[in-house]
Amino acid sequence: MLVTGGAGFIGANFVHRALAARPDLRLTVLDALTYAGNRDNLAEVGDRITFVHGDVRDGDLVDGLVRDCDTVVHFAAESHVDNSLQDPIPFLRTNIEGTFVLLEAVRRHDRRLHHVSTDEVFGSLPLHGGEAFTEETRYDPSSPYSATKAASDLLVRAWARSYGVRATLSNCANNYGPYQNVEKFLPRQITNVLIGRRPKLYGTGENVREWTHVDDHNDAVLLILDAGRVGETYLIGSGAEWSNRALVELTLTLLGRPVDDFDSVPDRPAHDLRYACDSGKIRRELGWRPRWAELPDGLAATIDWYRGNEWWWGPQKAETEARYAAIGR
Ligand code: NAD
Ligand code: TDX
Repeated sequence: MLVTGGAGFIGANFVHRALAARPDLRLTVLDALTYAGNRDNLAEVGDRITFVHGDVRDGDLVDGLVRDCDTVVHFAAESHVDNSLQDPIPFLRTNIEGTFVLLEAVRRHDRRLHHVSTDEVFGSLPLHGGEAFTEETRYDPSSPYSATKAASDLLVRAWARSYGVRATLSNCANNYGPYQNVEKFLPRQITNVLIGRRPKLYGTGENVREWTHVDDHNDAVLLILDAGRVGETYLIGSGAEWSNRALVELTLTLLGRPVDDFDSVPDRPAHDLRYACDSGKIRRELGWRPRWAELPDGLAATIDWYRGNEWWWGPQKAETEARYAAIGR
């Protein structure tokens, strides 16, 4: 198996999970080790994997790696909305061009591909009314990040239809868990409290996200690899919808701080109001169920992980907060 982006948050957790579930698996990670990739994320699996430091846009490198595997799982991406608003170019290059390069190699060597994507491609839902995205929802991305992920999904679908590439896609809701970069919402707030800063809430904080534990996401990807129908898309979401404000309050409570001990900061431009996935298809067809259905349990475990692993996140923290300070957030 070839895993692109396997030194990032979800990819590294996937590598851990896949090796635990499949003791005989031979696995190669291709990762460019951008600011978001970290070899330490794979320290535990050591010599059980082959690690290749390289770019998914490197056609010759990717051709050889794809030739030598049966299955490709594609996580590599630029993944942070706020960064995409500051500088979209790496997002176009990695998310669109990188996916194109990989698709061409998969087509040449007739390999099985799973493409990992996001519910952000569907744009924003109304705050109230209980509507949810489905596999049929029209794409309507709001940010440079989500537009480039949408483009990558469309390339995968077109390569499946035009060339018979054996691909599946998944669009997952917001993930949380160990090894998530401190630029993202939950790790940012947890580590802020741990170093004595106040959490930073964008705008009113009424925006809603559906929080899915990274292990539940990766279990869904493993199920799709085993039993998913080629050419199909699967939406993944735990059902745990929380407003950002309620989640900051819960984080503060779990860390023993007063619920109002946070700062409101200027809102993100084009800030999507609400995401929610109808994950009925993967539940019915593949029997997927989230194990971390209760967000407070998963959040408490995640807080414990950050509390115990300052060696991991400490070195990222000052630079990340400096980037936020530069944009007033
Ligand atoms: P991440 O930013 O933590 O990790 C991305 C990884 O890709 C890093 O290791 C980075 O070094 C690597 N990478 C970046 N550019 C590369 C390139 N050109 N060549 C090779 N490697 C490169 O991201 P994540 O949160 O783990 O997200 C992984 C995937 O899951 C992405 O495709 C993302 O769109 C998708 N996704 C994320 C979430 C979420 O909540 N984080 C939810 C749904 C889907
Ligand atoms: O400091 C913050 N304060 C705040 O209120 C940050 C960093 C974020 N927010 C808000 C913005 C969002 O409404 O919290 C919510 C979550 O923010 P992010 O962690 O940046 O996630 P989001 O923009 O929802 O995108 C995430 O989920 C879908 C991932 O980063 C994407 O990679 C994934 O595709």
